[in-house]
Amino acid sequence: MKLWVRLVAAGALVSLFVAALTLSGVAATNNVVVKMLEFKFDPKEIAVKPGKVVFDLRNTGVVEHNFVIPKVKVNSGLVKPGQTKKLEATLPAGRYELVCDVPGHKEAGMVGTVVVK
Ligand SMILES: [Cu+2]
Repeated sequence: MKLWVRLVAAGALVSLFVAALTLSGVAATNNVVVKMLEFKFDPKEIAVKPGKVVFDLRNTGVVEHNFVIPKVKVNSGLVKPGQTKKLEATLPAGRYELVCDVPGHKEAGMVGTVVVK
């Protein structure tokens, strides 16, 4: 009887351990800081792993910018100067063109690449 109780307790511990591992896996989400300013993304080439990605966008410039990946229809919407915005996306492996589609910004060089591998 006592052995049986111990086995159940051990099983519960194993379950807790697995739950903790699962939770730490969630915490290991691809999180990348991207600065937006006139007229560029910093870094210009952003490397992430496939799956769920959180782009931590920071507008360090003086006009509004956005973060758009046309191929997968990811669009942050406008981010005001001095503001930050978290943008979640699920990306398969590949290379994606990144642009700021505020009129004139792409033409001024506000482009980049998101490399997922
Ligand atoms: Cu811009």
